[in-house]
Amino acid sequence: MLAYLRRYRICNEITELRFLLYGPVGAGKSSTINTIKSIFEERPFVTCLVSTETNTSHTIDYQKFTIGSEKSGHAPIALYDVMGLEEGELQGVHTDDIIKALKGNIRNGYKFQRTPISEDSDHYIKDPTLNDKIHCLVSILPADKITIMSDGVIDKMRIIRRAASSLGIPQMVLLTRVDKACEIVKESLNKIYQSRKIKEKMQVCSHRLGVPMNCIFPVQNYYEETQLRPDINRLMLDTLIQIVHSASDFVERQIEITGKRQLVE
Ligand SMILES: Nc1nc2c(ncn2[C@@H]2O[C@H](COP(=O)(O)OP(=O)(O)O)[C@@H](O)[C@H]2O)c(=O)[nH]1
Ligand SMILES: [Mg+2]
Repeated sequence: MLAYLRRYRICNEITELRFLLYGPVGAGKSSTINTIKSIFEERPFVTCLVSTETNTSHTIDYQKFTIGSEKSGHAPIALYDVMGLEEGELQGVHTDDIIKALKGNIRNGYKFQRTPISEDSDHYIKDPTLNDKIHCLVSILPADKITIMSDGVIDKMRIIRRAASSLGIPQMVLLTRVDKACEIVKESLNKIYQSRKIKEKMQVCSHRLGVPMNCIFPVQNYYEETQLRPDINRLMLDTLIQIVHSASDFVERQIEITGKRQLVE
């Protein structure tokens, strides 16, 4: 799966497939990026700030992470980490900002503010190309806390999902911290699809967010391991391949649509 992703060919119109990771504070967005980077580096990798269990967001920049390195081989994938969603109009990242990021209006490195980005900002892209857009929206939710997640945060996520749907952007949900949600899975991650507890969490997630079950992927991140684990890698790579495929489909659809439009003009 690693070799498949490293060699994955994307079309010439874009330089990379771009995924936006979003979700509540503490859901495991930064950990997911670290996990994917670790798998491609083939060693535990720590770059983004993984918070200890707190309730306020650490990430305030719109930050891009590329996958792999010169030495280990690049994959044509870029992950964007955004500030966590928090309940309340003025807390956490603005839903408007995430929607602008989806459309490709926000440049890498933008610092999220209390108010949405202004069109005068240096980080605002007025005429985004397909290469600036997000090609798959990845919602991150913690399996162990999904049932107690506040309605405020879920509502914000629904707004963002709806915007992505109307833009035609595919969406996936990663359910993290599965080891905290089920003892059996904690002991053996390979039993993840046999776990009734995890299935329940996926159903709650499907119901609360309004996404079909086949778009929800339970995963485990590296958080205390000093060695890589094949079971963690396999589950994450499997999920990543699904995301890559749906993002590629989106890109191809977009190219087809613009092609047809140019023909008409
Ligand atoms: N047990 C366990 N902890 C995790 C997992 N993923 C993330 N965490 C922990 O959850 C906390 C929040 O993670 P973080 O990546 O900072 O979340 P973010 O706010 O969404 O970026 C940290 O303490 C992580 O170590 C996981 O799969 N299993
Ligand atoms: Mg973070």
